[in-house]
Amino acid sequence: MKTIFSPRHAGHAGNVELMTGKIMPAFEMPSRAEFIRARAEEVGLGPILPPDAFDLDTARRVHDPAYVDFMPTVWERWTAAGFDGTALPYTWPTRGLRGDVVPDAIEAQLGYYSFDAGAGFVEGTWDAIRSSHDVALTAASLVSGGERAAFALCRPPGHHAGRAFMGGYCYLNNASIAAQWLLDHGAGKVSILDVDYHHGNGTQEIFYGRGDVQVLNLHGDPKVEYPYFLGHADERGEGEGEGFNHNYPLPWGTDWDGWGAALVDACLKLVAYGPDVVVVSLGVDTFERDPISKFKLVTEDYPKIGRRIEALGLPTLFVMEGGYAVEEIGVNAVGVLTGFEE
Ligand code: SP5
Ligand code: ZN
Repeated sequence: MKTIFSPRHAGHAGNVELMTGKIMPAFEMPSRAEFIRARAEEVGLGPILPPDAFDLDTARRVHDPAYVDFMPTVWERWTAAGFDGTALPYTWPTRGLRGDVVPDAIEAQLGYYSFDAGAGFVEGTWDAIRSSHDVALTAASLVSGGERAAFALCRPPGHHAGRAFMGGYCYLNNASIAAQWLLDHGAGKVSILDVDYHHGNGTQEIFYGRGDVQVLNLHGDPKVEYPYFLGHADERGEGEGEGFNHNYPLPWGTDWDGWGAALVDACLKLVAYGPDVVVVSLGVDTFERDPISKFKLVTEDYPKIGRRIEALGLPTLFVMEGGYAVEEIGVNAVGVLTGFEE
């Protein structure tokens, strides 16, 4: 299958994040994408192509347009305000505060448009976000043009970004924008299968009230795992979307036995829904040696994921999300894709 990749991801570098009491270098770093690209080349997955340029109209259909327009302004306003280092929020409009008044100050707007301090901006961040968006839509256009599958090697990732918030290394929700684009270009229904270790809270929020996108999520139980505040099994969708959201919260230590069984169940739900296209939010932070995660998948398990998805027999768009065991990320992510192609 074709891989879409942009070197412009690399401008999003040297970032830091706030995690349990420490500002530390972000686990989400440029070498991740480079290891995946190198592995795709090494195994001969297929051509590696640059993205085309897309406008942000589709992004404005799944995100709040004001949020989309905010992001390109962040770095310039942060530096103009006299701040240096990574642009990060530190105040959020939680319960009991005004969430309906947008503040003027850049550091306050960062909090208004985020749910954590895990999605900082450096100088090249917006350009990388934009390129990641273009990567997703270029790969989506290959699939809607008749390719059986395509791989959007997105960086930064997207599944934690909601209608009007960033967080967890995510800014624009690449998989959701791609799903919307597929709907706008001939698909009647799309399923998003999110296999990243963390719950795709942004994707869930975006489509929660819609019946044209089914969202299936396998992830660490939010009672003990990031993003903590969404991803429970009783979240089933609402209104038109009632019954089209499915969460599989799994305990720490889950290995292929438990994870693969959840995948089989999710695939049954997917087949019952009958989508025209599948979008896979492909995170490989389920790996046993991932530095921030607690599942126990091994390298040999990743091709099994690809084989199971291939058996659905549907056009499939893979969109890269998380995975922080940098040395192994290429073998594991590309392992899913070669499993699909076997
Ligand atoms: C796209 C994606 O995978 N985003 C993940 C963001 C996770 N951010 C916070 C993770 C907190 C991990 N806590 C354990 C720290 C071990 N040192
Ligand atoms: Zn993740």
